[in-house]
Amino acid sequence: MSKKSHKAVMPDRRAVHPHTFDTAPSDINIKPTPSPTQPGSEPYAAGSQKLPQNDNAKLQDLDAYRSYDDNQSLTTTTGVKLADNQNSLKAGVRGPTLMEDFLLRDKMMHFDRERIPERVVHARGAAAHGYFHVYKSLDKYTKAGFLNDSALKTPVFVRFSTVQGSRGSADTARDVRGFAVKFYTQEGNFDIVGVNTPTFFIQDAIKFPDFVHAIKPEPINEVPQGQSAHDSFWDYVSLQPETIQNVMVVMSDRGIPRSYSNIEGFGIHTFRFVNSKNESYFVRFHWKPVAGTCSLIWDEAQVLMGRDPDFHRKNLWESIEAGNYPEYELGLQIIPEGSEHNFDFDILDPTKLIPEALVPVQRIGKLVLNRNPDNYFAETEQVAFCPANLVPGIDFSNDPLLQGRIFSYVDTQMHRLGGANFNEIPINKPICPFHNQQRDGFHRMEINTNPANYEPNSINNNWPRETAPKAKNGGFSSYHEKIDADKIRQRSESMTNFYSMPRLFWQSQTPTEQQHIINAFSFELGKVARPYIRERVVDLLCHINSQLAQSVAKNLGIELTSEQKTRPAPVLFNQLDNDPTLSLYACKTLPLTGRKVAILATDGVCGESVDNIREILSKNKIYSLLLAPHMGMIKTLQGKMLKVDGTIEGNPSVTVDAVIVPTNQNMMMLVKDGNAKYYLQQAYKHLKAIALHDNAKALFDHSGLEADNGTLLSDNIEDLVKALMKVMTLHRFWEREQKVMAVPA
Ligand code: HDD
Repeated sequence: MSKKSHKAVMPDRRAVHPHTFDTAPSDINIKPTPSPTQPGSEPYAAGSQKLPQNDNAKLQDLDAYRSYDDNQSLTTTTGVKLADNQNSLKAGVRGPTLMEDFLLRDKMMHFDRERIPERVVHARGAAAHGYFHVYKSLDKYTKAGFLNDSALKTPVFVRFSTVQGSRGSADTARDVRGFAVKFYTQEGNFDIVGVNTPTFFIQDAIKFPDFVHAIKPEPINEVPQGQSAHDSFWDYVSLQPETIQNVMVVMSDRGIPRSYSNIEGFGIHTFRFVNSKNESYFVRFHWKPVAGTCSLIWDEAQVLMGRDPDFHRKNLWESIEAGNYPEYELGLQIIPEGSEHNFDFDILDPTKLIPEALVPVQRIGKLVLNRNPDNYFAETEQVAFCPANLVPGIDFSNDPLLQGRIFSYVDTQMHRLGGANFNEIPINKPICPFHNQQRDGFHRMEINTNPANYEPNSINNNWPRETAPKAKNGGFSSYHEKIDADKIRQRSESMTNFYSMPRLFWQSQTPTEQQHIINAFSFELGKVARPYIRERVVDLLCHINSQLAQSVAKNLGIELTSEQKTRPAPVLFNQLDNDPTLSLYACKTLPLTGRKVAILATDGVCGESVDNIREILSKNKIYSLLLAPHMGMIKTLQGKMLKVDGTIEGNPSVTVDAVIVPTNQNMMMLVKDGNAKYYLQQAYKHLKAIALHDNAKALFDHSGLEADNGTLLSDNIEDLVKALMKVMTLHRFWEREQKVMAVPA
């Protein structure tokens, strides 16, 4: 075998010499390096093998559990070294397997139990480690230690997810995105278990199982996967008007984010802060992405579900590997106790957001995700979030949805993670000391030495003991709230206006975003088989805005009654007719860090231009991918060999943000390449910037596309790349949208 060949080395089993086979190729250069690397340029590395400076107290805590296999013998789970991992023990070489084969059983029985139940919702997700720090002490509002000390870096683990689909579903389905943050504070774990929508679908936890049954795939055939475009979901929506606000949000571009780095997060419920004087403030939590907010185009999201179903989780992973850390600022809306009734909506209602125009969001700290996990199952799958994980200084409000969540999460982890000891799983363990009299149960790890497993006790001097509440490191005490009420099953009158909030949301969108909402309702309801369900949803829309309702009705072929057409608009939400913070695109240009640009080339490309493009893009922290019809190398016009990053077919335009075609001696080779033409057509259809250098215009002309201000032409490569970046800051070239209806890509 030649030295460079990577043909698998098959051990010669006729002579058994365990542990002497070296199955690694002699050329082991293609290995992850600890330093940041451009996406796709080398194999992925486990988090602990990348970037040594990303250490924190939780990661050190996890180190005790990490195992390393290099130079180790293969063993059974009880540590017996294996001499043969290829053949089970048989009665004769062609005979039956013997029951005695404990090595086979050890391996097989563990394998047979590898799966645990997936999360009943939010099953598909991806996570990362990082840290949070507060800009300045918030001791005026809360005594929570991690919010009082700006010098403190609190370790965090954050899991993003979709809601509807199963573990193997696609990332880019139209759906809510989970945004769950676990803070490993010195006073215990605190979780903000939020999502990327500012509101939720229902007001009371007792409805959650019904809502989830309705949005999950149809019970008779488990179709469709990962999407809400089906009868049972829309049936439920049409019968529960409280859902329509959040349905509006999911039908907006927020339902198809470009990446996890580009989503906002919302704790949704009103929580309480309590300071050391025992004064209380109501608070809502917000995460504001430093990379700005933006979304995919709907067609792009659908194409990605097939071409790159892992688009979001890969992007998260690659961004961290590349050192382009996703960052979010923590924002707070604070309402002093006593001012909570100053609004014409109820702050305990999770289907209402508090407009930033009424209560500004104060940005008080930053979350940085700077390390990938080492092992998906051990960390991302086994992490257990819970809105009831509070620390002293933070407390619940009486939001009826939150109240039910306090129960549900612990209950679900007991089932999913196999018992009461799930907080002992390394990723869930606090980094501060924890001592109590809880004992035993499945998979108990702790070896408690205290002879007293009850409290109070005298045989161990009453250890561990209670701690009185105090400003720092005190015991948790619930906020003293007077409740004098009837025991009753009834919704508060203050939560019954279902249409003013979606009206405000609708009015706050740009015309482009409004059109996307119309398109989304039309698409989803177009998949609903029962006409009466479609009609009932359109009737709900008539309560919100007549242009919205009429446009959707027209697309669905529904004739509105004159009553529906003239139905008065709901009252303004707290006298507001617009809040630009609800729009993803109003008055915003986006940072370009971490964006990806494809460079299409073949043999004969101008190598100097390629070098120029790459230099300017990388100075602006934009990644470039050199794509050609084949892998390997291409020869430039100047005779230099360039390494190809991937094929044009294998890295479709939906996976990048813009395309550039440098001048090429053999441009006709690209013109004759259907994948290259399709590349431009699809990028064009998805409103991406396209830059054509010199004779690259021929490729564009042969693609049957019409030039516009988002298709850039120049003989000067520097001007061209700068113009491209300028269009990219708009995220998409929106002016093209009407025109692309005619493009078949
Ligand atoms: Fe929930 C998971 C967010 C209402 C019950 N939820 C889950 C996750 C997120 C949310 C982000 C995934 C956490 C992870 O990554 O592991 N859920 C929300 C938000 C809600 C909400 C923002 C409303 C404001 N959830 C909600 C209600 C209930 C639940 C009303 C039940 C009463 N949620 C669950 C659950 C899950 C869950 C069944 C499934 C897996 C898990 O908890 O760990 O308990």
